[in-house]
Order: sequence, then structure tokens, then C-alpha cells
Amino acid sequence: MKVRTVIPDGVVPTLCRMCDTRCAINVHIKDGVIAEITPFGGHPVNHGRMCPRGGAAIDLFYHPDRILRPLKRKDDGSFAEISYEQALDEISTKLKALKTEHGAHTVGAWKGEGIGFYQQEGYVRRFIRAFGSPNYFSNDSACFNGRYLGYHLVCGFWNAFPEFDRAKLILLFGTNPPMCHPPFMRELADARQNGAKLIVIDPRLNPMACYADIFAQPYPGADGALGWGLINYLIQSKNYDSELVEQYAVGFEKIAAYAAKFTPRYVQAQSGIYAHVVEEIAQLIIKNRPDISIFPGAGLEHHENGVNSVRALAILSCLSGALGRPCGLFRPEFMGIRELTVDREQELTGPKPIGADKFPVLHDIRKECHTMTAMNYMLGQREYPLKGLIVTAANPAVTNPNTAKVEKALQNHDLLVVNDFFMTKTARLAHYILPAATFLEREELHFFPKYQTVNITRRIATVDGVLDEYRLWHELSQRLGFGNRYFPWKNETEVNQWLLEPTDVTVEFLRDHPQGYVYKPIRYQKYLTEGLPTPTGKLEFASEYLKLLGLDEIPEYTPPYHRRKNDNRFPFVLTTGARKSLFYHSRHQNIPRFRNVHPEAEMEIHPGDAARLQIKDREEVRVISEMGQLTIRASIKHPTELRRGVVEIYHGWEDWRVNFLTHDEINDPISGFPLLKAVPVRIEKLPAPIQASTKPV
Ligand SMILES: Nc1nc2c(c(=O)[nH]1)N[C@H]1C(S)=C(S)[C@@H](COP(=O)(O)OP(=O)(O)OC[C@H]3O[C@@H](n4cnc5c(=O)[nH]c(N)nc54)[C@H](O)[C@@H]3O)O[C@H]1N2
Ligand SMILES: Nc1nc2c(c(=O)[nH]1)N[C@H]1C(S)=C(S)[C@@H](COP(=O)(O)OP(=O)(O)OC[C@H]3O[C@@H](n4cnc5c(=O)[nH]c(N)nc54)[C@H](O)[C@@H]3O)O[C@H]1N2
Ligand code: SF4
Ligand SMILES: [Mo]
Repeated sequence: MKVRTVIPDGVVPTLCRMCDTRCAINVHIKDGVIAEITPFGGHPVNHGRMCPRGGAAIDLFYHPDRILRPLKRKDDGSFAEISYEQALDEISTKLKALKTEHGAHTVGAWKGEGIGFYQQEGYVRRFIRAFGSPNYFSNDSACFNGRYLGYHLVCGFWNAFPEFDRAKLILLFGTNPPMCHPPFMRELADARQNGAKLIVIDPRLNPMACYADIFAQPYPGADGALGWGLINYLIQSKNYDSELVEQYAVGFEKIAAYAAKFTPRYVQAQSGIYAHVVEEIAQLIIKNRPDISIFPGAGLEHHENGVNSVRALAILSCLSGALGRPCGLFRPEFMGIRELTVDREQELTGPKPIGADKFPVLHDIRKECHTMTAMNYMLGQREYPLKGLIVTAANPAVTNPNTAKVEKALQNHDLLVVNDFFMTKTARLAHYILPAATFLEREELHFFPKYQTVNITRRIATVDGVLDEYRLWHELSQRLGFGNRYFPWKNETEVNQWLLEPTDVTVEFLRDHPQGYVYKPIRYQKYLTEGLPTPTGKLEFASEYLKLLGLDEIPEYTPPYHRRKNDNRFPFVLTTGARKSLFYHSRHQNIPRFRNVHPEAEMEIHPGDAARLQIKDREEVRVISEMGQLTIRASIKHPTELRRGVVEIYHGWEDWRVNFLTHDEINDPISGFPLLKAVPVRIEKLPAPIQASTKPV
């Protein structure tokens, strides 16, 4: 591995991209080697702190298994190293042939969480549209899109992270900040120190719940019932922001009428949360409103009824008066740079984007295709086949639902290209694997809408023979004949200069501001003067847009699949993917010091359930759903740690893929999200091994 660092010795400030939180870090270079990563003080995100994954960027960068040359699959299934020139030439020749023979729409591009949802995503979107295909896919259709859509439908915007430290009451639904967003713990801790109350809603005692004033464990997927119960309580007791409702909302009467049945007793029956707890939560909202932060995590949206649960919580925030408040729903402003995506420039003509007919809202608002439906296109079961796919920074053979189908579908391509650092389960299925550049090899712009600041990350080093994401798309587009128009820039610095041109800020200026530059001051209650960016300009408690599409006008509550179906063959409910601090989805299992902490997968189970099934701690069991099965060790938890009847398995394990059990075709009707976190399962003991006889025969 030949590495060239930008400077032989010294410290370069940049942002950590080991997760989307993007803490500010210092990268220390000694004798041309990336020697250490330490936190950078003075940035609003992390205030000089860092989590253990930050330092692991070095482990990844120098990892002995890192792919450093393009690989081509041979007929016998093994891979041979080829030159970059050969790989790019062959891939573009095949792309051209697919376009000519079957049409550009039979090729798709898929970006994953590895590059997050910033500049690198823009390249993927730009490339595939320039190629002529509408088929852009991403992990986001199982990540934050459900929440994004839920808030957009009610308020016209979503600010992912409120200022928790300015709240008097914080309600966390299905989220686990100490594991998932460690830097936000400071704000949460400050809020607690200032006397804020904390309520955690989660079927599992997540680490955050240990600090809560109220911890309530719903049936997975039943949060919407609690949301409606709280809405009803506020309306019935006339303890809501009536001025806001009268002047800035549409559909109040409709939600008031629908909410009426959600009495605390009814909520108890639907969600499993005791009626008196529902009342206590409602009383705390009334006492502390309008300074309320309500934050839903992935635990709320990884369901087939998630968007409506999120909409209900958005309405609850507004009724409590938190619209426009720092701790509530305020609308961040954007910097006004150029856009890499060409969605606005180019009308879509030709064949439909995949999934846009079934999930029009997802495509309308997020301009994304539906990854789960894409599998059916890959398998040739829909109006046109998807024959070619370029995947960058994603591992869908592990992370997408219904693994058996995903594997079959990915193998059915004429051309599958995977750009990654490692030989992942997805890469193994590819015709070509390209060596990816880590974030330490890129220079990209980053925005923090919460603080309205911008940063630029720094290229710390280059690795001989590895192209960064930009160069990859640039080289492919040059060979495909649209490079000069869409990817004319020589490198990322030129891209960044072009992006920043409409602003008064330059690349050099940002390099000199590692603490982040405030591009615009925050204005809170903007809706008072500007209205809201919804179709009606008001809060849409009822949505005419959804009604016209034949979807729920108000966010009606649908009980989760396991409660509707009530199939006694599957008496347990499986929730998946509660994050572990050292792992990131399918990443970091190959870092030995992290793997030592989590050597193998486990299924968390309540001790009462384990006793009933006569399962011992660490015993291997079989978990079976309608979709498939998985053999895994049981880990018996303390009785308070899990709701009885609920089991939990981390997703992302390469060797224990929980997505063999999850559903790809039970989807949220608005977002298309799959059923990941409330899967009906049964648990079976494995047959006792046949004992080898010790007696001589
Ligand atoms: N260390 C680490 N950090 C990460 C990630 C990672 O893989 N590792 N992934 C990142 C990404 S891409 C994302 S999207 C975020 C996700 O982060 P979060 O939004 O915080 O979500 P999760 O950790 O998936 O789930 C949080 C909690 O939801 C609970 N839950 C499950 N089902 C339900 C339900 O029906 N209702 C309720 N109320 N709770 C439920 C789970 O028990 C879990 O404790 O984390 C990010 N941060
Ligand atoms: N059952 C279940 N399934 C889930 C979830 C769940 O909770 N339960 N969570 C869902 C969520 S929220 C998400 S976000 C998705 C995540 O789904 P994916 O995006 O598929 O997940 P990752 O494991 O993060 O895959 C990232 C891949 O990118 C590579 N990589 C990392 N950094 C880079 C980079 O800089 N460049 C390139 N080219 N490659 C890079 C890594 O080696 C890894 O193979 O999973 C979803 N799937
Ligand atoms: S939370 Fe950890 S992994 Fe995420 S950006 Fe900060 S230091 Fe990096
Ligand atoms: Mo995610």
C-alpha cells in the first residue's frame, strides 16, 4: 500500500466521517504515516470530544484486507486483479451496450450509508441522471426518509436535531443517542442538569432509558397509538396552542374528531403502555409546553405504519406550541450553494422510476426509487428489467430486507459493480469490485443545518491506485461521453469551488475555519412572517395531497402487522438493529479490538420467555419468520430490559444476517419502508446433538 500524505509531518483539522454526526477531528501525521486522530476543540458538534469509532478510521485506512486494485470476477467465481484503466473501459463498454440494447433506464446507481447523504450522494444522483436513467437508489429508503417525509407532510420541513439543551421536556421515541449520536449526549445531559424531564419510549431498556423520568415499553410498531392518545388528551383538556391552530394549521377538526377514541384506556389496549402512564406523559407535556423536544428515531419508522406515527408526533409537537422554538420544530436555512443533482434542470421523461407508481410520495419528495421494488425488477418480474447496477458504499446483501431475495436479485445482473474497501457479502456478487477511497482521501463540503455552519473536509492522503468517489464518476462519465458536460472538474477542489461560487465563501476560507463558518444566523419563528413550505402554506394536520393520491389524509393509526395478523405460529415480535456503539451497520466487524467486544451475534430475550422455552443463556436457537430462519445464540436479559414477547437482534452481522427474517413487501404506503422492527417470529430450540458413544462397540 503506497500512501502519500498531504504533509510529511503535522496536524490537519477535518471532520470525522465514520458516521453522519461528523465530529471535528485533528489528524496527526508523523513521517508520512497517519498516526493518530484526536478530537478538535471548538466545533459546535462535538466540543472537543470523540467516540471510539473516530480513531478507528486509521484501522480502516491501513486495514490489511483493504482492496487496493480493481477486481474482476472470473468464470469460476474467483476474482482477478486488473488495472483501473481496464476496469473502467470494460464497465463503460458494458454500460453503453446496456443503454443501446435495452435503454438507459435498465441501469441503476445505489449509494449507501458509507458515504452518507452529502456531496458524495450528489455525484451518484448526477451520474445516473446524466446517463439517462431515473433509477437512483439509496440506503436512505430504509434510513431517515420515513421521518423526513412524516415531518415534511405536516410542516414542509424537517430539522433532524432540535436544540435539546433548551427544552424543559424531552420525549425520545425509538432512538438511542448514546450509541447512535454520542455528541448529542452533551446537550441531553445539559438539559437534564437544567431540570428538564426525560421520557423514553422503547420496547427495550436502551442506555438512554436508564436516565429517564418515565420509561414506557410499547409493543413494537404501536407508537402511533400513544401519539394519538397524547393529541387527544391535549385537545380534550383544551391544553394546546389554539392560536397556532387557528392561524397556521389546516385539518384540526378532522384530527380532533379522529383522536377522540384514543382515550388512555384505548391507548393501553393498542400499545401496551398503561393508561396511567399515558396520562402522566400528557400531564408533563401540558406542564412544560411549549418548551418540548420530541425526537423520533429509526425505531419509529422501520415499520409499515411509520410515517403516520411520525406525522402524529409532528402534530403533537405543533399542538404543544413547539413550532419555531429552538428546542422544537424550527426551520433551518440553507447556504445557497450550487446543486450537484440535476433533478430540477431535467424533466423526467421515458419509463417510470422504479417504485414511483407504488410509492409516489417517496419519489415526489425525495426523488428516490424504491430499493425493495428494485429487486423485483432485477428478477425480471416487472414492466422492464433492471440489468446493470453500480453500488457505492452500500452492502444491501446484508442491510436490505429479505436477504434471500436480495442475493438472488443481485446475482441476476448483466453488470454489477461494487465500490467498497472490503470483500463484503455484496461485493462477492459483483462482476467488478472497485477499490474505494476513505473519507481521509476526499475533500467535501459539509453543512450543519442545526447550527447553520459549513465546513470543508481535507484530503489527508492519497493511496496509489485508488480513485476517490468524484474521480470514479468523472472517469466513467468521460468514457460514456457526458463527462465534459456533467463532470468537467479535474478534482474535488474544483467541484467545491464551483459549488461555492454563488456564495461569498471560498475553499481556502473554509480550510482556515475548521471550527465551522456560520453562513447565516439562525432565525427561529420564521413561520410567523413566511408561512410554511407546504402546499397550503400552513401546517397540514390533514393533507389534501395525500388524499388525492388515495393515501391517509390524516395520519390514522394502523396497528402493526404482528397485532393485526395475530398468527399463533409466530408468537414473538422481533425488533432489529438497535445500534452498538462500536459497529456501524455491517462495518467494523473486521477491526479486531472492536470484534473482541462483540465476538458474535446474539438474540436478546426476556428471562420469562427464555424460561418458558427452556432456553439457557448462550444456547443456540433457531429464529423463524414467514420469510426465513436464522440460528443464533440467546442472550437472556434482565426482566426490565425487554418487553416480554419481544426479542432483539442487531442487524449488520455478515455471518448472522437478520434480514433473512425481515419483510421487503410489507411496506409503509407513504414511504415504502420495509417491516424491519416488528417482525412476527417463533423461536425453536435446536435438536440436541447426537452424543457420540464413548463405549467400545
Ligand atoms: N454506533 C452506531 N451509530 C449509528 C449507526 C450504527 O450503525 N452504529 N447507524 C446510524 C444510522 S444510519 C441511523 S439511521 C441511526 C439510527 O439511530 P436511532 O434513530 O437512534 O435508531 P436505532 O438505534 O435503530 O433504534 C433505536 C431504538 O428503537 C427501539 N425500537 C425498536 N422498535 C421500536 C418501536 O416500535 N417503537 C419504539 N418506540 N422503539 C423501537 C430499539 O429498541 C432501539 O433502542 O443511528 C446512526 N448511528
Ligand atoms: N434489519 C435491519 N436492517 C436495516 C436497519 C435496521 O435497523 N434493521 N437499518 C437500516 C439503516 S437505518 C441503514 S442506514 C442501512 C445501512 O445500509 P448500508 O448503507 O448498506 O450499510 P453499511 O453497512 O453502512 O454499508 C456501507 C458499506 O460501505 C462501505 N464504505 C464505508 N465507507 C465508505 C466510503 O467512504 N466509500 C465507499 N465507497 N464505501 C464505503 C463499507 O465498507 C460497507 O460495506 O441499513 C438498513 N437496514
Ligand atoms: S460520533 Fe464518533 S464516529 Fe461519529 S463523527 Fe463523532 S467521532 Fe466520528
Ligand atoms: Mo440509517
